[in-house]
Amino acid sequence: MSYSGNMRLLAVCAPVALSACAFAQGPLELWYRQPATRWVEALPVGNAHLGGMIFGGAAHERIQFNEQTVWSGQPHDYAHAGAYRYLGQIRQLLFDGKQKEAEALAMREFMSVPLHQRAYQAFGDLLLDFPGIREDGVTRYRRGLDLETAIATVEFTAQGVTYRREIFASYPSKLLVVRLTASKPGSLTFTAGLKSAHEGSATKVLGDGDLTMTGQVEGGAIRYQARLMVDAQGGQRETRDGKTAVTGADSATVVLAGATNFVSFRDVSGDPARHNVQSMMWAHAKSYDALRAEHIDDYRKLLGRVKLDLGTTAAASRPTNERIQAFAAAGDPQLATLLFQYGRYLLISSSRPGGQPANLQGLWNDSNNPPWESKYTVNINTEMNYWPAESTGLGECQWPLFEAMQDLAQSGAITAREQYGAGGWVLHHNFDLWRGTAPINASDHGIWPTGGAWLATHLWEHYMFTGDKQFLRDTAYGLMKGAAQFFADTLVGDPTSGRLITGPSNSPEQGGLVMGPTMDREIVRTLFGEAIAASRILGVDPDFRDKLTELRRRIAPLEVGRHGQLQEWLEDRDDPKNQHRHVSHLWAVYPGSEVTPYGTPELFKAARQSLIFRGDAATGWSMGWKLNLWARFLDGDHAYLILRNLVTPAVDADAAHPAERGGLYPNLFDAHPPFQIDGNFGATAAIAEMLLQSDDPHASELSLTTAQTGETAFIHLLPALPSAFPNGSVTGLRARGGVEVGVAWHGGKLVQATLKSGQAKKVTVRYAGKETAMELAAGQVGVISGEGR
Ligand code: FUC
Repeated sequence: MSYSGNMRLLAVCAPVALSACAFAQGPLELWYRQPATRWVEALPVGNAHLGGMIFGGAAHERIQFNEQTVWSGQPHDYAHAGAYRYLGQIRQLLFDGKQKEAEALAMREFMSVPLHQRAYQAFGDLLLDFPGIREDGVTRYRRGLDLETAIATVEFTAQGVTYRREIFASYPSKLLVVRLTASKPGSLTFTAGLKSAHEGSATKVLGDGDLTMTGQVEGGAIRYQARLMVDAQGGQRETRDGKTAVTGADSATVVLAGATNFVSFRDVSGDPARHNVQSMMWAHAKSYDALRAEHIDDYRKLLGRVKLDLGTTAAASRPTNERIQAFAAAGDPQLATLLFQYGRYLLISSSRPGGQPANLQGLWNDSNNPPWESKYTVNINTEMNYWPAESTGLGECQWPLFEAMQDLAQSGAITAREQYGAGGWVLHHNFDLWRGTAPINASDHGIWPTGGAWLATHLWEHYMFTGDKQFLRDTAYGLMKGAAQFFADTLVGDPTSGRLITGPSNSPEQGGLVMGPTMDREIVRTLFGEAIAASRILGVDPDFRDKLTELRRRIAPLEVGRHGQLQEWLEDRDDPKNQHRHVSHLWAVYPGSEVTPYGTPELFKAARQSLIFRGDAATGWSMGWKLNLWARFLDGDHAYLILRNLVTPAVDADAAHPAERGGLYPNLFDAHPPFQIDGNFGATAAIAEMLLQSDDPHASELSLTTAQTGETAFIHLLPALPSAFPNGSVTGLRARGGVEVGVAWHGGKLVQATLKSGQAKKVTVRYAGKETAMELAAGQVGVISGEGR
């Protein structure tokens, strides 16, 4: 047992619950006094397959819905055949300082075919019309989304009857379910129908209360079917003119299924009708209560892993839109808690095993021409979607990303071969449902070869958080190795320094086409380090490991520039006035960890200076990144300042409000603007990062740290606690090394922490500048107490 002034290792004992703290995370609910009039006021539900946006109109309910594989386009390989012939020339032009010529040549000979990727699409609307209800006669209206159950509700009184709707999307059944009840028997009268977001859809009545909507995305290969079934208790039901009419029922259940012919990025031979039959059989076999219970049970297993209490406020009883308005001036720690859990809710609802990864809008989208095609942008956005996954106990939500990487490794191998003459696989700054990996849009920012390498670091992180060697061997290592192989084949010597660099590339998405941007070197050095560690753990590929070790040592190092900044490029040409939203060169601070406070203090200081130059104002996701960075700079109050900027009412871009300003829409969706979900996930990850960090703060650029073997754990308690959250507690946060952590604090000081390890571990705990070490056997709990009361 060891002791330091402000932290004491109390005991290592058999499992205990963190009983010291009474949780007051408060009602985890978003709620409103009126129906949504805009899409960003509607409330999202999702089962990582179907998504619904609930508007909640009393007389006219609209549930706009999506299915994850309704995309434009068809199976297609985007690689530019033979482009490798121009690679040397493009590099030489860049080495000769002829950037514009290099960009022009690359634009002609090196880009994706076609130049742009395809778009995620809307699917349709589920419309419920209540002819007997007059909006102007409605009282006691309330619309909410309960994050404890993932059930949305709409409740109101009209003509003396209280009506209630419950809506959820369940992962076990793949269905979206609406339950309608009324306080007076026989008073439910409505019609239910489907409206397609695509031309040429056909609606067909299959039977009483059962209809389908079938069609094909215009000009593309995706065929879809939505199926709607209405079951009413009491009253009458008939289906005609493409709608089901229910008259005088006591209650009713409306069930929506949806599917497409998508099987894989190369195969669209599926039968959507067959999928829907299976879903409907599931619904037939169960009562509403059973469907509901099964949904809650499934959802709670994930959400319930982390409980957070950042303190309570009276403001918590107000409608969510009013709380957003008031946050900056008054503070409302419970809204920060709600935002934290909302990010987890959105991840559970949009990304579960068997589905597609969460795209730029998760899976919620009402447009066939959405911003940036609502695809997968990997020079920050897709990765940010998964930042909270491991630390907040939702590791399995990364599976769709890992599965997408299996596809990307195939299409990316073609791009690597055709465009670089290289082995392994490469992904540039975007992919779509068809797993395009070639550089898109324009050569000045589309040619950025490090997307796959960044994604591959997520595999290693999953291993770090779980210690799952089988995963490392069977799923992760091959993908990591292929990503590393590409760079082993394509790194080139910088003629000035002789050091190894990537290129052609760019520092996303500014400065144009260059050789060797800092971010690339950080990512490749990290990927190589992780592939080396993985091969050692698995006892495979000693020659490849030696090769990577040698190459890694020769990669150009990070440099401090003349403004005291971390250089964003090889040359010292950063502009301290540049407030571009991308903070790419700070990757090594977060999400990477080769720039650390004690391992590389000079680089750490320079990186911090770079972030100060970039400023605090930003688009949604950029604020999400800055939040995490300020937490890694161990400055909770600066992180909180960014959080305060993020929790302001979103304003859509127009002449008066240029696009570089985020905020939150009334439904807590984060604004780029417009809506882009990464900012939500960035905020959730950052709140966890304020309370617990588990990267090794002694790591440096070239260290393959002890933490990287997975045998030890580094736990930094309350590393960036904002003074706005003086009292609180959290349980269930996850640390690298597979340790589950609970922390309670009071007056800004640690009261108690519990650490539970799944496997035997050496654990170093840091708090308020002091470190203590302990050994935990599998299943044991370490209890640490501090000075807080
Ligand atoms: C990158 C960003 C934009 C936006 C888009 C989806 O291009 O620079 O801000 O987030 O992705």
